[in-house]
Amino acid sequence: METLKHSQPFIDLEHLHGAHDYHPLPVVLERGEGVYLWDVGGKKYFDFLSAYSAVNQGHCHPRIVNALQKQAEILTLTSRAFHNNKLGKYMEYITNYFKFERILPSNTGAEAVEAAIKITRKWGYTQKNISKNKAEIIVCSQNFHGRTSTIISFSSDPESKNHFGPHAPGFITIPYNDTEALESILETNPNIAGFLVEPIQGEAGVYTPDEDFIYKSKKLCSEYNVLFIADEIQTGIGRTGSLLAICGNCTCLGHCESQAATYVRPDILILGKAISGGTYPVSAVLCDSHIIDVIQPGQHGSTFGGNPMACSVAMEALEVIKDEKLTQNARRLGKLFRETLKSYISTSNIVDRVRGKGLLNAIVINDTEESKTAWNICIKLKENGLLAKPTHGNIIRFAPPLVITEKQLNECIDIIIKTLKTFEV
Ligand code: IF1
Repeated sequence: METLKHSQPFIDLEHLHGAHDYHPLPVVLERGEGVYLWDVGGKKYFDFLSAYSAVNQGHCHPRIVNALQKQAEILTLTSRAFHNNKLGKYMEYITNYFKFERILPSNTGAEAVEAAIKITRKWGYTQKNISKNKAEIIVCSQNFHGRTSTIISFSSDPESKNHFGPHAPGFITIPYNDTEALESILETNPNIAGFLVEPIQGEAGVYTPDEDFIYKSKKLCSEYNVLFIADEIQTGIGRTGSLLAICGNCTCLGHCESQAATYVRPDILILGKAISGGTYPVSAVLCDSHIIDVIQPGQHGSTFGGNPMACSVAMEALEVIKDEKLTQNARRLGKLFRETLKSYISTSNIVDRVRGKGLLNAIVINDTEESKTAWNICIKLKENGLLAKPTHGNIIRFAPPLVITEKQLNECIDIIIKTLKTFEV
C-alpha cells in the first residue's frame, strides 16, 4: 500500500491529462540500472519486459549514457539539409556490423517499416516492372509492425485496426509459418514486390515458427524475384541468442562469417529499439545499393533521421552488445530459463507451456484469452519484485535485459515459479 500511495498521484496526472492509449501495470518507475527498476516508493524490481526489448543492454548502461551526454553537449541535430561529422561514420559502422551495403536511418520502428514499404513498392515498379499502383506486399496474420495508418491497414488485430479506416490497399495476408500459402500466391500473382515478416512474432505471443520457415520463405522470394523483408525491431540485436533471429541456428552468435546453411540474409533488414539500448529513438533500414538506390534525393526523409545523437549512441550501444557478449549470454540463459520452467510446467495446472528463443520467451496460462488470470499473475509478480506484462489475454512475455546474470536469472525464476504456484488450482 505504501508504494501505491506514492504512485497514485502520478497515475492520476496521466489519466487526467493524457490519451488513454495504454493500460499500464499500476507501478510508477523513477530509476533504472541494469536489470533493475525502482518505483517512486523506493521498491526494487527485476525488469522482465526491457521496454519491449529496447533495453537489451540494461537500463542506463554507463557507456551508452556517456555517449549520449558527450554528444548532447556538442551537437544534437543538424537535419539532413547539411552533413554532420557523425552520420557517415555511423553509416559505415552499422553497415559493416550487419553486413549490408547501405542504411536509411530513421527514428521509430514504425517509421522504418514505412520506409521499407516505400522502398519495396518503388523497387517493384522500377526494377520488377509492376504496373503503376499495383504492387502488393505479403504479410502474416497476427503480425505486429507498428501503429501508423498504413501498417495497421494490414494488422489482424481488431483493436489496432478497427475505426482507423479507410485502410491502405496493397497487402495480402497469409497465415504465419505457412510457406505453402506463400508459394501459392507467388506462383500466381506477378505484382508481389515483397514479403514482410517477423522471424518470431513477439506481440502475437512469442510465436517461434518451424525451424525452416524463414529459410524456405527467403528461398521462395529469391525464386520469384520478391524482396524478403525481415522486421527484427524486437527480435534483433542479440535478443534471441543470435545477433539476428533470422540467423536461425547459425552458431556464429552474430556477425555471421560462417554463412551457415541455415543463415538467411534478408533483402531488407529493419531494426529499432535496442539499436540505442533504449536511451534514444533510433531505427534503421539496411539493404544493398541496387535496392536502396530506388530512393533519390527528395523522395524520403525525416527531421531527426540520422542525427548526431542517434549516431553516437547507436555506435556505442551496438559495441556494448559485442564487447559484453550479450548475444551469447541470451542464448545460454534463455536455454536455462526454458528448461527450468519446463520442469515446473510438467507439474503445473496453471501454465500450459513456455516458448521462445534466447531471452525472448513467453508462458501460456491455462485459461481463456478473455480471463484476467495472466493480468492477475503479473500484479502478483509485481508485488514479488518482478515486472512483466501479458501480451494477449493469457500469454505473459518474459524478456529481461540481456545483461542479466545466471544468479539474477535464477532469482527471477524462483519469483516466477513461487508466484505461479499461488495460482495453482
Ligand atoms: C506499442 C507491441 C511489442 C515491434 C515490431 C515494429 C514495431 C514494434 C516487431 C514498431 C513495436 C512495441 C510497440 C508498443 C509495444 C511494443 C510491442 F506490443 F506493440 F507489439 F514489442 F510487441 N515491429 N513494438 O515489436 O516500433 O514504432 O514502436 O518504435 O505500440 O504498444 P515502434
